[in-house]
Amino acid sequence: MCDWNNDGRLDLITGERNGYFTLFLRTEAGTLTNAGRIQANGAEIKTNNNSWPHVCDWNRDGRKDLLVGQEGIGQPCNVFVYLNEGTDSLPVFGDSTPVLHDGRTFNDYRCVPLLEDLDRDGKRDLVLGEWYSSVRLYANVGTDTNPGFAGYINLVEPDPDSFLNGNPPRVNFTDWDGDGDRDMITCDYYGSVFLRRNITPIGIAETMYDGRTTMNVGPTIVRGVLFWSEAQGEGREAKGVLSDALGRRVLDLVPGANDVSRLAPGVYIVRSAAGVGKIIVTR
Ligand SMILES: [Ca+2]
Ligand SMILES: [Ca+2]
Ligand SMILES: [Ca+2]
Ligand SMILES: [Ca+2]
Repeated sequence: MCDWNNDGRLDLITGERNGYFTLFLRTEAGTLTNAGRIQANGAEIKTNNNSWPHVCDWNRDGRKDLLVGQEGIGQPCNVFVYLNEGTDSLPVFGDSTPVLHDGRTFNDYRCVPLLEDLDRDGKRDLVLGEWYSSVRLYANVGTDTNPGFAGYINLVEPDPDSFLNGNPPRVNFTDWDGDGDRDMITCDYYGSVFLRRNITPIGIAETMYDGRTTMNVGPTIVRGVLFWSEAQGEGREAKGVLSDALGRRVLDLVPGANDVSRLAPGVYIVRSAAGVGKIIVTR
């Protein structure tokens, strides 16, 4: 769903089994009216089977674009983007452009793409619901206006036996439980809907043990060097660990100065005996 024509009312775009995308505009009365299939170069877009539309401003030029996933059999690629050559409220599309990873097109059997900054480094990442029910995260190694992708991690592991999560899962993120981090909601081929709560450290409430206030409740901005105080672990083992927003350990902290200049800018988690806190590393 998105406000396709910028009239303040949420519209619906369907990705269809036979490869078309149909636009349903919301009327003033709140109902949806069929506004026809979405076109490119003046003709209805017909992708391969099991098409999936994700409306986003891919290149951040202020005009919504159409990111597409499709079934990949016999296709040169199955994730591509139509850049908007019209206006934000009246999109016009020409040829599509393949989305690349490591310079290659995606050729998976089926996939559902979503553009979202999951690691909160200011650059939107590519999330792919995949055949075998897995959900992949391709962190953006390009820029936010010209996204680029290389490797991936599985947010949900493949399930080749039961395909329980769908093939592929249709992925959305929202803070379902209201704890400040984004949870994952997927729906599947068979009509089920799944909630996966976010259990990475970014979701841990930044409460302090014993009511201590030795770590900031809000994120601390760090540039180059992180000064970590042994006092934060007073009476306990003075040991700290820095993890990235996905929970991967990136640095063991020593009391005093810690060089974080080589870390990519973004949100990191500090854990120690005194509690858990967020920092933001900037250049
Ligand atoms: Ca609308
Ligand atoms: Ca755009
Ligand atoms: Ca990102
Ligand atoms: Ca949450």
